Amino acid sequence: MLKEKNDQQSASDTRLTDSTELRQHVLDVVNKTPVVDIHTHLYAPEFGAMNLFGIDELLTYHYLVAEMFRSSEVTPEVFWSMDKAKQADIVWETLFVRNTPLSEATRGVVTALAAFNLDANAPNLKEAREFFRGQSLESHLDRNMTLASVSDVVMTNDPFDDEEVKTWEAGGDIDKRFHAALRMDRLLNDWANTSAILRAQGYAVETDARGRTVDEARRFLDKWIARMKPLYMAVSLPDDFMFPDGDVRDRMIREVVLPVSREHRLPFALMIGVRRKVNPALRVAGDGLGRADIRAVEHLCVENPDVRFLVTMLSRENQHELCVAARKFSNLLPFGCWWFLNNPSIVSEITRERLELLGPSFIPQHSDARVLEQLIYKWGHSREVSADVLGVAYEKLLRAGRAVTRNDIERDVARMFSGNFCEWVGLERIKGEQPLD
Ligand code: HDL
Ligand code: ZN
Repeated sequence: MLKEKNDQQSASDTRLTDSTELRQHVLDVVNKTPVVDIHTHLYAPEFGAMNLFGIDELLTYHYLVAEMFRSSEVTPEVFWSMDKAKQADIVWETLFVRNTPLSEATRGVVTALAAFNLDANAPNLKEAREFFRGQSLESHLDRNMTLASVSDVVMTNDPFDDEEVKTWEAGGDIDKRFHAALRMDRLLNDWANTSAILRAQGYAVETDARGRTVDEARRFLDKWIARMKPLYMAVSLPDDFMFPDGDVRDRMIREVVLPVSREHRLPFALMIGVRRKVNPALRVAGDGLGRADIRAVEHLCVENPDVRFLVTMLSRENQHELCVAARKFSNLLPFGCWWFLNNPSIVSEITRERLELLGPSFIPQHSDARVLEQLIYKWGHSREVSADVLGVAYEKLLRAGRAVTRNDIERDVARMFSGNFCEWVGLERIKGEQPLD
């Protein structure tokens, strides 16, 4: 056993000078290294019905709903009047039977079905529904996280969501693999309505954010930080977000969020570039994107060197600027290929330019999963790209005159898949965590 271990150790220390062997090690390490999924819309089992899994949830994912409308006579008003099973039937028939599932989101469903040996060529959902109906949430959750090689999931937690608040108010621990992220879209993007909700909850806040608003908004955040123990605070921001600005959001960021970030040592995650309700008829599928102004990120970082920022931007045109900004500010950690960018052709481009400009000092991906089985395809497809991009980078390094060992590859991949994030948010990792066997 010891000899085998020593042999393994020496093999891991061997400089990999053959391209084929190098690529094999990269693929093996990328596939086996567990990831911390830093942004999802999944929930710990304790949140009950908020946990979405199974074929009907997979097929009514808003990415697929938007695509379905392009290839079907069904109108949004008719579609939204149907129950979920009927909606799923229509999506399946339209995108998987009458057409070939060539888009990233449809291919994702195929990947997820194949992971459970379900027929992706089936004419209907009978087999899939029977399979998922037979799954218990706990064991199915374990199986999905193992298949996706995801060690930890960060949720999106909205203190204004009545259903979610019920679980938090009930108290008790949640599954240790799930971590909270305190989402502040309503606080920062919809103050007119949110201030009324806060007043009804007994917080002395004003619509013009004057008076005791700042103290009371901080009291509100303190309460939810104590309850949720979030790893970071997050907000999605429109493409026209500016900082500084003369609006209430600017004041709330300056006088509430940034001081709370310092006091609780909580990073602030900015997700910039969304244009909500571009087509309201599509509901959650109706959002679009716009190119944002990187100067807002630069101003936040330069004015607050003691605050750690996580930033992802929704426009492909902002990606290079974000990399350059990250080179200027070590309190800026770029993450993920968000939403409309989570397509292999763009993930490859973004990951290559990040490696070229930042080395391994970024977070390549998050899943944004809303349905449990999406972890399998979003991480499976991402890993294909990561392995390819890293393989090319290591080969170029070899040609330049520097061979790497398997240990080097394991260190680099672990840093990008979990280390950078865990260090940023202070998430204690199991020291020396080994890739999954
Ligand atoms: O604001 C967000 O967190 C976005 O990720 C939206 O939830 C979006 O609808 C989404 O699911 N993107 O993947
Ligand atoms: Zn999201």
